Amino acid sequence: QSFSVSFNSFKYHSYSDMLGYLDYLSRSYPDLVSVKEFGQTFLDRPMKAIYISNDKSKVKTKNVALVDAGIHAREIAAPATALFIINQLVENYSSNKDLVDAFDWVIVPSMNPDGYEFVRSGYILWRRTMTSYFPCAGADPNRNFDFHWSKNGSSPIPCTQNYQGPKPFSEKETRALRDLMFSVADRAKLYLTIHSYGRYLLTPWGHTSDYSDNYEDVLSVAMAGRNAMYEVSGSNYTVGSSTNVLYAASGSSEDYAHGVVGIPIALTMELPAGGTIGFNPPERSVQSIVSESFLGISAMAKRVHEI
Ligand code: ING
Ligand code: ZN
Repeated sequence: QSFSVSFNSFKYHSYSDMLGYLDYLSRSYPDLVSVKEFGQTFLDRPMKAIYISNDKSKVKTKNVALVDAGIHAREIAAPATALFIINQLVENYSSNKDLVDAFDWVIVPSMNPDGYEFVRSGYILWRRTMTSYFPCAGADPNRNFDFHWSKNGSSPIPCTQNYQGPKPFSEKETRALRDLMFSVADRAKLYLTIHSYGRYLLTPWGHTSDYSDNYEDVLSVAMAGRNAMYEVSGSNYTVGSSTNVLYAASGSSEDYAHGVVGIPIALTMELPAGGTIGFNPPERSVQSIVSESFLGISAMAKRVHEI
């Protein structure tokens, strides 16, 4: 697989094409990009993160922005958005240098490639991992993190969409993300996890209706993103804590990132709906979704940099 200077960011890609793009970027921009395998999935697919940094110094001091997407298989606009962020930071570097000056970026375009490929094969409603549990495969990775695990809004019953798994971190994918979070914990200032759908910017907590210690800060970041998107496209995102504006959910990556890893600003972004089931915007909508989302994410990163 070869990629030319501009990857087509406005379509859906297979997981192997995504990895091909990451490798293409690391070969073409060795001073800016490196790619690391940080785990494997249940079906032994490599899990990869791209590191984007213009910091040449030996001792790294910049804040880290950690972004992931596609922890839920059917939310296919999320990996497309992460790939567009990567595309813009690397291949449109001159326009986005301020974002790379502000942060070292660590981006995981697909957190659940086993499920993503299952969705691409036609099971368009698949949400969970593909771990071989009986009688139904998979657990909800966003209920599987070890922070107030199995409390609110998660299910102990296999076969339910929000099955929490047999124990915290039962899933290889969530363990890999946990380890990736801890590997940048000392410098990470922003954790953003991209989902769909509903146009929400969600702050901690998911496990309780209480607000997090730094709610004002994280709210100001979400509002900066919301306002940026509203100004360019009139897109109306709802902002607030996960439990209060959407629903309760224990064991999410957002709660874990803030509550256990200690990343100050942790946010869940729910992209716009599209397509027949909300999760599958047609390919012709991808450009507008990823472009708008990148503006919101840029605005949020800039706001985090000010805090
Ligand atoms: N939404 C998230 C979910 O895992 C969420 C919403 C995230 C709730 C974090 C609480 C905490 O259900 C989707 N679309 O998956
Ligand atoms: Zn989701």
